[in-house]
Amino acid sequence: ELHRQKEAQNLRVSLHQIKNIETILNLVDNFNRHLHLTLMVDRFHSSYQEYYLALSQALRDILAKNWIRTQQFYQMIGGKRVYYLSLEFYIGRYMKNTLINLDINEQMIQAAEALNIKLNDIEELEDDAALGNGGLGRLAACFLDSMATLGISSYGYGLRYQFGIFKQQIIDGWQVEVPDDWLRHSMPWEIRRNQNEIPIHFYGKVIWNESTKSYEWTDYETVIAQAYDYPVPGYKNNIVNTMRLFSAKADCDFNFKSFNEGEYISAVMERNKAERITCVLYPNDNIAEGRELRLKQEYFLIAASLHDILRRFKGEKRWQTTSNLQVPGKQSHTSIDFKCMPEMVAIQLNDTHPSLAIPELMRLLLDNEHLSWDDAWSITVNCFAYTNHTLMPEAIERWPVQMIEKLLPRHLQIIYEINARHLQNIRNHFPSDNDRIRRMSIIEEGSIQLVNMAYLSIIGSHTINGVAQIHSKLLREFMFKDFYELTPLKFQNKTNGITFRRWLALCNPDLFLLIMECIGEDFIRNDYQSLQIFRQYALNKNILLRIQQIKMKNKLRLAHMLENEYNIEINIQSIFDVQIKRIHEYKRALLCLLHVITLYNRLKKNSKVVPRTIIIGGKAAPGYAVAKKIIKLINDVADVINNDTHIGNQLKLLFVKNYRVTAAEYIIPAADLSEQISLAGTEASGTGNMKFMLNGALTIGTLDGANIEMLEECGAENMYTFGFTVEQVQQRRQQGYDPYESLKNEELRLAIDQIRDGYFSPDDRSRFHDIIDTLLRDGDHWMVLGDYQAYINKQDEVSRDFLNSQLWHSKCIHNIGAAAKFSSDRTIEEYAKDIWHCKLHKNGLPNNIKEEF
Ligand code: GL9
Repeated sequence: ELHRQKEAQNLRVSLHQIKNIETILNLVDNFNRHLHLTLMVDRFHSSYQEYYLALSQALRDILAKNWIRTQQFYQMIGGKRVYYLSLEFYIGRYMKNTLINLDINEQMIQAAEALNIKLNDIEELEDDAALGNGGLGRLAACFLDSMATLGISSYGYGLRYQFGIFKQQIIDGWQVEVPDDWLRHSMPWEIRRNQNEIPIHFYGKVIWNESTKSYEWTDYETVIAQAYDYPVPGYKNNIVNTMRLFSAKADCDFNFKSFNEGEYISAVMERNKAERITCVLYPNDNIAEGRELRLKQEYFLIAASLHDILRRFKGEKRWQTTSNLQVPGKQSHTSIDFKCMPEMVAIQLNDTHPSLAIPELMRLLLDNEHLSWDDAWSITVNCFAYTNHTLMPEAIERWPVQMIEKLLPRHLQIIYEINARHLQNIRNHFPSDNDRIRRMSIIEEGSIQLVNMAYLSIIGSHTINGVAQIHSKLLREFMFKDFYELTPLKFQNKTNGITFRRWLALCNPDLFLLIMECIGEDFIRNDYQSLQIFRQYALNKNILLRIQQIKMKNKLRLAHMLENEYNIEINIQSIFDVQIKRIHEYKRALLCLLHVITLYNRLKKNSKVVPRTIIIGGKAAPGYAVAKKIIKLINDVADVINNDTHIGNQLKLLFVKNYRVTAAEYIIPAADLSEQISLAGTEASGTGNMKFMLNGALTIGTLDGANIEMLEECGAENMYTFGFTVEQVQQRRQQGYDPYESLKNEELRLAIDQIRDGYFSPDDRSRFHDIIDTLLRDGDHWMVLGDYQAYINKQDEVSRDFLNSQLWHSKCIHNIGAAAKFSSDRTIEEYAKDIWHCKLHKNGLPNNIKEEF
């Protein structure tokens, strides 16, 4: 009773002057109700974990009505629907994002105060939904946010992995992978759709059915796809879209019919095998995984998705007769015209991972709907579009013909037929150019036959796009040159973007408020372009000062977190110099490290150095030995530097463990300098680069990926670019690039010698010989040494500029304003206009659908 009185009192005090009192009272009420009725615990003896669940449920209640209304709205307008198929959705946390997009963060803070609980502590309990590896998966998540905010009738389709990307522990400087058991507590943001159980087939054989005159897939094994829906709220627009993730379930019917009583126990145990399909996300970044289980995952996703898409297409309003509309649930349809499918359905393939959807749709149209090949093919091509995300040859998926034949016999037949017709088409265009025909075949001949999934995707789509201008150009000129020459109009560019909601409003509220104060709030929702106006404040003394204060506050917060976690002292006046991304040789964390060692050696020689704190973070694929060794090297170097009393707080190096979406939300707003230093021509776009820019960090970067467009937007005086261009890289490769030449530089030679001779690894002096071998003996494929001098020179310029705080922060303001282009709202508007040809509903959902539409 006392508690309650105190609460009521708190409530009265804190509700003073609050405009949205109802929402607050509602939140308080619903929180208590869920604690009581859903979780069945005593308010005063419950844990923060239970608070988290009750609060999430309370927020879900708020979403429910608009979630349903949004789906009704899409059904009613009967427009084109967009399906984003992806093996990865790297969402991160849900709770704060929901609060921001529903615009009830303020009320929630008040409600939490009234309830006497620490909202922040609750938020910190939430695991990331980490169903992605890096950029490609996070892009999919940003796109969902933008599609909901722009009011596109759209769906994300993916897999509900029981284990997301592994958690990274660092033990003795080495990466150790720990399973990410993100579903171990109940998952409040998902809702299981029991009516949506879809049978998915594998293995078996194909027979010709004389009576239906079609091929039939028989003797298959069946696994059930169970749908789980996750809400995707748009920003302040009442829209709630759906991300639907499928989970594999054993087909009990089948098992139990075919097993006799004696085998009951083992039949039940067999369930495990089927359910393994969605057990775990493959942790590879930019490397294709060749295992059968991965192929099963890919087919499982697209078969379930297409089943759903076709079911929804068949249920569209336009097929229902008037009499039928009056009898809900009645199935009599006017005949469905599949030729209309491309008017109603756009399917975006996020890389080739879901590209089996192309032969699968062909199979459904041919074998189930009995369409002719030409009709089925025209429908298929006009529904699909394919985004390529990489220039790494090792990332291109090539499945052994034999593996597909065994797992998906009918699909292999269809792929052969697609290829035969495709090769005939090339022959018609380029008679007797046999080499071209061989190069362009979907089936690659070699010691084993392989199906090139990129070629299949290009042929089976009406549009293919790269993710930054330079990347799209390189696709046209090199990787897919032959295909570009055959169908130039299919090729487009869609430069990546990031959602300003999560990557500014959520992670950097102070900066968000300041920008809003200056230019209003349009840029965050329906006018990303207006962020440009912020550049006008680059010389405004007051704004400069406040930008500086906000950065300092963010740096302090991060410093506290790091000091607690790593037992290290951080100089918050130092340059916070950050490289966070997956560890991959082409991204060149080693180059960053060579700079750190150079600064260290200068300090040892008593040269003056502008203080720096270098923060590096990222996961290595568990099977990527060199990447794991790079992590160990960073940690070994950090040990030496950070424990050198001679160095003090002039230089610190920190490897942050378990880098992920949530870590990015803390680190990026605190960064002064963003490291985007991949070898030119290797990073398709990058999206981290954009997040730093938006949060007022300056970029040191190569002319690679989206860096080039960032430079275009903010001007050379506001960005630190260096290094070989794509052309220079090509030139050097042709002329014979020699890494040893770079060793003429004394500082570089010293750093290389130290790594090689065990200066940083006295316990095992030859530990890093293999890394040195990649840089020297094996030819330094990523030209780390070749770019060293230019990089160091630029870093010296950075240090000089940082000392001039006015100059530095006015550059920051330019960068923030120039980030306008990199809103994923811009990217999605371009996809909608140039690829999907679908409608936007930028004003969101009206309060009363029926009246207003
Ligand atoms: C990537 C590219 O490497 C990035 O440059 C690009 O920004 C993103 C999004 O388009 O796609 N391609 C790719 O395979 N990954 C990317 O990040 N890696 C993963 O995330 C698995």
